[in-house]
Amino acid sequence: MNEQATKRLTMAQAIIAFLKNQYVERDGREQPFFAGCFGIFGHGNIAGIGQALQQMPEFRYYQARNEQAMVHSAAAYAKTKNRLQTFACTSSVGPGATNMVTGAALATINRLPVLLLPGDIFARRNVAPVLQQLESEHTQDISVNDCFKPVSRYWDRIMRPEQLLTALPEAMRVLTSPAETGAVTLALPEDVQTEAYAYPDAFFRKRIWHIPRNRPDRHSLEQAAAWIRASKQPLIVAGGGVLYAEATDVLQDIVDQAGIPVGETMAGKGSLRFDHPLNLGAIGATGTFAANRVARDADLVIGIGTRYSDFTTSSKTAFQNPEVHSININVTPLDAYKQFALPLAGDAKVTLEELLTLLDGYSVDPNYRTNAEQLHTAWEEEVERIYTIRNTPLPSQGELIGAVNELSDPSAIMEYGYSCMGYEIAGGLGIKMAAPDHDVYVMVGDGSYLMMNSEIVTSIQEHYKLIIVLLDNSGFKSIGALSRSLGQDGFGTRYVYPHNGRWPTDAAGADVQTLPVDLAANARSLGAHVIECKTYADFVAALNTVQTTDRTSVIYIQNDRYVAIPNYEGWWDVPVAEVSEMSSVQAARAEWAAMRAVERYFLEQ
Ligand SMILES: Cc1ncc(C[n+]2csc(CCOP(=O)(O)OP(=O)(O)O)c2C)c(N)n1
Ligand SMILES: [Mg+2]
Repeated sequence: MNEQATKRLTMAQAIIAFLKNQYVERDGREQPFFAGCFGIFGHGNIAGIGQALQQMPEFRYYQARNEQAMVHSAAAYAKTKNRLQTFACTSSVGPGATNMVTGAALATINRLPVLLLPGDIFARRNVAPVLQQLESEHTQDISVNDCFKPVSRYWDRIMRPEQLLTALPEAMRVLTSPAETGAVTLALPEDVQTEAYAYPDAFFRKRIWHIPRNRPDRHSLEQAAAWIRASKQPLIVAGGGVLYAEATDVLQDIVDQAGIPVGETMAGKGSLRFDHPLNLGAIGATGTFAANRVARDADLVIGIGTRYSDFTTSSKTAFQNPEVHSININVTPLDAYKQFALPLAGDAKVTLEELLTLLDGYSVDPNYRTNAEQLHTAWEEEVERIYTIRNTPLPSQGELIGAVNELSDPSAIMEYGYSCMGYEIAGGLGIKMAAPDHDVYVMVGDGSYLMMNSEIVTSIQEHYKLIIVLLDNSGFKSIGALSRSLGQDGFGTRYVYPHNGRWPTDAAGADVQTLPVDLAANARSLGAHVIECKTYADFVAALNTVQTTDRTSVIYIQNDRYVAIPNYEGWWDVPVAEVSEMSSVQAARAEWAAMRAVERYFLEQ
């Protein structure tokens, strides 16, 4: 008979008691893995996880306004902490749970750890259907929480309290694995949450999960060094993995020593200082001409911590050298093998350290280096040109972004929300919670603001000051431009009244009836300090004023819908209708077909 000491806890209490004792350690630095639990209570979690959080206040509970938002906050927090710390998120059953699906997808796609604890339908079933229960004629073993399966890296439904003893260690293995991390979902039937079980005391002992820095295969590493030495025009594509692995210093060492220029992905922004002479800026569809020109002719692409999304590769048109081949440094084999690359499956920091030694004495041709540096300078001049546009009557988005860039503290944090509308404010909150000593600037469009502005309230409740720059252009400037490029004239992208049952496109110009929406008043009603601006000068003044405001502040300004920047030789495959009665669409289709023909496979090795 096993005489283990035990403690009777509800399943929900056991979860919280377990989570608060999970730590991670990397490079000798140890910290708790969970910063607490976001949650919104309903019948699916109030008496279970809600009661447990109440009983264990040392595991801090944070109230959110919207379940999607709290998962965004958790993911942004985890990103800022280089994935070494995150939040649990608890929701009720049904709509509270499915509200988290978008957040789960965002976290998993971006390889960011979040632990989701949605309430689930009764395991004992006698009272079914519980309010909001999805029913099926072919099984009773289904609920809306099954929607989390494809967007979770680990998914489980806890039908008996003792299942935690094997489920929670699995959840932690996945959450703390640099290669596997993403959303982890434990669906918790509302009755089982409240049921007690005699859990072994040992289950609740402090556990430290070592975050490994795996090294790639030695042979492959030597081959990679030989490829780099043999290359004439190598290019580094730096992704989020550089940041998560804290490999920025060694990346700079390699760049300085070998003279290889760098293009950055969205998640990799900041891998190398923006003013480093070999930083060519963003690469791909949303990239700079500097990075895109070097990419076009590169004979060797060295991807580091990138998943090669279509933005990065200009939909597989970015690399046009017929001989081009790739080396991928990535902790995740799925990514390491992309583009038929030589895979260096390992942690970016230790891999680059080993590569640095193997490349001792190697440097690119001085002309190649000089050319890249000149492109860097030319790009800086182009940025300056955009920043100094003074468009009237409404300022351009570019000059406003420039003002924020120039007037914010160099250590301030701005975050790109993976192009998920609704992410910005919730994500900004997570970042501020992770880096409370830094200014956090949230730049958000009117469309995205209208989708989810709710966490302004949470930021005020928890005294986390955000600086929100709200750029109002009465609709979707970005998708409006995309629409025009597809020959569709901005259809459905303006916030105006329909006219005689039809949607005014851009052809209607100013001859439209705008909506009676006052976003500044909306922000004020949520408790924010709001500064309304009309001109660029007002905007600059507001950016100074917000330095001293005492709470979340919103700088509201209208901006021009049409002033745009060029595409800088990047491309994005958005397929155009093959047949259409609109001649503008036919013309766009012809243009698209020409670019589509340039898309390529990578088969060189
Ligand atoms: C949740 C979600 N829905 C739809 C989209 C597609 N989309 C991308 S940008 C955009 C418009 C954003 O408008 P706004 O926030 O006002 O910014 P603007 O483009 O006007 O600068 C849309 C609809 C998306 N990225 N995310
Ligand atoms: Mg807009």
